[in-house]
Amino acid sequence: MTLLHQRTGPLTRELLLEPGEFGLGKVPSSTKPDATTDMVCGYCSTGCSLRVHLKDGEATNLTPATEYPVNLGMACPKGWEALTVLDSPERATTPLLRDESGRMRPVEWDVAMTTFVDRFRAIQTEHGPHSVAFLSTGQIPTEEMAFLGALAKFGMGMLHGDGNTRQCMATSVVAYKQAFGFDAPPYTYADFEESDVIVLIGSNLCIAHPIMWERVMRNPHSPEIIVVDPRMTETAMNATQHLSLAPKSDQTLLYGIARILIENEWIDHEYIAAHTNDFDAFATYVQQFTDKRVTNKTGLSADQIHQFAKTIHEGKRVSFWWTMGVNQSHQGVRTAQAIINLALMTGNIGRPGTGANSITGQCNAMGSRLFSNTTNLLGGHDFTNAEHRDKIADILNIDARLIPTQNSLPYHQIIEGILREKIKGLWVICTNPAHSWINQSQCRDILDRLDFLVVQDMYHTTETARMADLVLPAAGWGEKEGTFINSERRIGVLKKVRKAPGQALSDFNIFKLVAHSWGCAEMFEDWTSPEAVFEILKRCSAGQPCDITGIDGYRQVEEVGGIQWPFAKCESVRVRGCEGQVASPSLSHSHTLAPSHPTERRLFEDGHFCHSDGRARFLYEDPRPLPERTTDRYPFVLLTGRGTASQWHTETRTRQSAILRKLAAAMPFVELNPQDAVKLGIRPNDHVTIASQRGRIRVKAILTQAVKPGQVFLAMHDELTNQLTHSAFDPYSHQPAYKACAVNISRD
Ligand SMILES: Nc1nc2c(c(=O)[nH]1)N[C@H]1C(S)=C(S)[C@@H](COP(=O)(O)OP(=O)(O)OC[C@H]3O[C@@H](n4cnc5c(=O)[nH]c(N)nc54)[C@H](O)[C@@H]3O)O[C@H]1N2
Ligand SMILES: Nc1nc2c(c(=O)[nH]1)N[C@H]1C(S)=C(S)[C@@H](COP(=O)(O)OP(=O)(O)OC[C@H]3O[C@@H](n4cnc5c(=O)[nH]c(N)nc54)[C@H](O)[C@@H]3O)O[C@H]1N2
Ligand code: SF4
Ligand SMILES: [Mo]
Repeated sequence: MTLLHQRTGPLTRELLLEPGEFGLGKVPSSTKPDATTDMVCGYCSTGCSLRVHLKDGEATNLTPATEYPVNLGMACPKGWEALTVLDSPERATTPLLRDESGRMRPVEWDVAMTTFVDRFRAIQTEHGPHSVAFLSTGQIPTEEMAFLGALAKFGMGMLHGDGNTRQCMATSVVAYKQAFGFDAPPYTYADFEESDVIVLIGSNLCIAHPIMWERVMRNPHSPEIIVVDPRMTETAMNATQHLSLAPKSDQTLLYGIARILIENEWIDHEYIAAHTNDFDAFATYVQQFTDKRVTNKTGLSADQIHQFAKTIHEGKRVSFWWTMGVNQSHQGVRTAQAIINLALMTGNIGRPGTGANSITGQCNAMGSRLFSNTTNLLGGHDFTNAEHRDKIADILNIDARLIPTQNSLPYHQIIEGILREKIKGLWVICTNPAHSWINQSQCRDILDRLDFLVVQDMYHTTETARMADLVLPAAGWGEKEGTFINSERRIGVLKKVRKAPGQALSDFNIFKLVAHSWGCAEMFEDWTSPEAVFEILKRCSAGQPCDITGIDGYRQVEEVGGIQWPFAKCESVRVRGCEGQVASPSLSHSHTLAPSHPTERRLFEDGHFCHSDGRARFLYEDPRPLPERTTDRYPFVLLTGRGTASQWHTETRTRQSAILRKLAAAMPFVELNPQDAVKLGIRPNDHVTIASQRGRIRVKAILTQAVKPGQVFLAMHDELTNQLTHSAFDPYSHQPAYKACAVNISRD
């Protein structure tokens, strides 16, 4: 192994990396050879636990863990195939550097690091420190996210860094912060089993969160299941009421429902008076959402709307759940808050089987929301707050002046910043924007303008890696350690059960290498291992609603089947197996443990929210017009989303498994209503062209009643889809509105 660049001192790989990084996986401490070890899945936010079977400390097979409170012995096809996708010729096994002729050439890590540092530093010298930015993810362990965020912002002087969670969760984050005072999804999965009315809005659990759907199926109360989705999804097919509303008319619908509940006195006056603000103004505001207005806008009948309201009223435990049909909208924040308003006004929050519950997407979306140092300072703190900066600087033992006093630009403004030549260098970690970002051709054109693009990924074949100047080969799930935080705020442990291929390193060790090469390793002296970082993050969380100071290391997280935040130290409550570790007195009001579910906890049980007055807020505003309306030329609304339970996002991982490939269609297809097909002369399986103002793509036509006339649906997994989508964003969360733009369709 050659020495790294002299500036970094005589550092060898052996000095920087864990022993065995290139050798066999380190045997998890709690396991024996030829034993099993449990770890959380690395795909979706459900956070199932998978039991990995080991031979000589290395994974040979896996089965779903049976005792874990999340999945109770179940897993979806992606989970079952999680190990298979690690072996692939597409894995990045050495750093790759683009040479003068434009070809990617394998290079040693020290060359990669020297180039990384020289190129980014040169850009910063010429264009200022903020001319280099990063885009990260909700799919690496919390400890790695925190390392990246701290390294980039405190060590390398960057101001701008955002994540793919902007594409996904930003709307919920802003909606919760404004309404509750903190980004706090209040539920626990037991709520799926304890509700008598389950309302799913823009959420296709059967495909996107199949094991959460299994939890719904275990509900013994024969619940009413109301699905609000323009499409007849697999979930809608299993609903007791399907409200197939016009795309993006949810806000109007929900205000109309609020009006009906108020008119009928179907609201909880006591709860509203004790725990909320601004209800009266809201009640006055929603009077204008008459049946006529709501039916016109949504295309639903008055009967459907009144039935929906009546079902909410009759339910004793009503839970409201939402996902991307709400978040990915030009008015996502206010729509999410319209859901929160219904839960607050009916007192359906803080009790078993209730809640205004945003379901997260990626395995560690919640970790990214709290600890990635992108949209907020480590531990849910605020970059613009001097006290917060001092607190974090003190914990990290750094000069507080190194912490930016401003927030980063959101993702789309980072992309615009490249176009405006303000941002010249970009480091992309564990995300694939050249496929997944909205209006893809424009995005690729913009990425192409960068002076230096670094992509850090498991595979060298991703659409973004193919555009990179430098590819850094990363270890993936199963090849490294850390923790993820799932949708119900449960922290779960990830372990190293396989060696990474070739010279690939864990993201953690890549960040360590970068810190040394950049010359800021001293700042991260205590960041020796993921578990050491977990201890630092615990301290950052102290006193916050996400306080986890009571967790006694990874071992305890494992022993008790994951631990939900908050979990601070206090005297009043005990968790089975965690004696002495309990919620802090200042927070215990909202975090009491339900005796029947010692491992399941929900927030706001005493109606105390995180705003300084302890009250939740009713927030509302006029619905906005669709950013791109249909016209004679583009008469269809294009909906996009998840296709099958076996496909994951841009398919870099899932396409590596022959089994998962078989479970999905071989060719991308569009779902089209048969009535429209007749009008257009399109027969089943015909090849068709779909065009928007941004692009044209060719796919196969599948005729199905699942989509209404005038609407078509494309799964997001094929790279073609985002060639059509329109760059429109929620004004508060800056989340892209992936789910509605205007297209036309014709037979080839
Ligand atoms: N198999 C699989 N599972 C996944 C993922 C995956 O890629 N594959 N990704 C994970 C991630 S990161 C996420 S964020 C989640 C996403 O999980 P979901 O949000 O459940 O999935 P989507 O299919 O994107 O969108 C849900 C539904 O929103 C509907 N919709 C579109 N427009 C509207 C509207 O205006 N109003 C309403 N009410 N509904 C609308 C769509 O028809 C779609 O059925 O899934 C996670 N789980
Ligand atoms: N049209 C349309 N577009 C959408 C959506 C939609 O509904 N419709 N949904 C949006 C949503 S919700 C999301 S979350 C995004 C997802 O969009 P992306 O984040 O771009 O999708 P992924 O395929 O998950 O990309 C993750 C990348 O990280 C790599 N990777 C996996 N594990 C590791 C690791 O441990 N380390 C490193 N360094 N790399 C790793 C994978 O190989 C992959 O290339 O897509 C968004 N795009
Ligand atoms: S439901 Fe999600 S967490 Fe569970 S096995 Fe499937 S992908 Fe993994
Ligand atoms: Mo997502």
